[in-house]
Amino acid sequence: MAQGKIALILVDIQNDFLEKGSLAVANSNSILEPVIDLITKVKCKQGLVIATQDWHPSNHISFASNNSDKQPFETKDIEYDGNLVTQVMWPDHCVQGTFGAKISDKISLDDIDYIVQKGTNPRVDSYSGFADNNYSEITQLAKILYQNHIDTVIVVGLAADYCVKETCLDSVKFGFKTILAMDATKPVDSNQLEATLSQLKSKSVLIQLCSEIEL
Ligand code: VGL
Ligand code: ZN
Repeated sequence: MAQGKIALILVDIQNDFLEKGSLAVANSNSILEPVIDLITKVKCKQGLVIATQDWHPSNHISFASNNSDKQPFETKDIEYDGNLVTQVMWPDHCVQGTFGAKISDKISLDDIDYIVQKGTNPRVDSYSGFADNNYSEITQLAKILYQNHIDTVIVVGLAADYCVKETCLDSVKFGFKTILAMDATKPVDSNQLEATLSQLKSKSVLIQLCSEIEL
């Protein structure tokens, strides 16, 4: 094997981010086939498959509907834990227990070793699978990866310019060799993709096509 133990992280591959969802990412259904192929390959090599799941209460601060002064996709400065953060006002999405919050049924739940839910605190958003946007709390993700002796993390999913990006950046911070499979992700804002990819490269995230990833 070219490297040590691998984990594949499926970021927020949920109905609301897929085509026809409430926060649909353009062309997002096109990632499903490469993602499913990667899952098969990673499982063949005894790698770990972990899914993150955006899992908001209906009163979540990131929803424009909960901020009467704002329209979807505007931004608002929000205070949490003594920090001011600029929050995008999103359409309601991934509300706990709804169809939109479900992981796509194109992905077999039997292939997923762990699901890490995030965005459950109504007062703060959580893009990364590792922590909320203020690092006030961290999730179980780093612990799962350390306990399973993972050294390389492959990231796929939605959306490239938000949760995928922040999950990649935290993966590097937590010490993992980190690969973004660029043909298995799509951005909310296609104008942001190049800037996102160069920022990730500058932080040592490897950007590869699924076919280039050595397993
Ligand atoms: C995401 C916006 C709001 C994502 C989650 O998964 O990238 N984007 N919540
Ligand atoms: Zn969200």
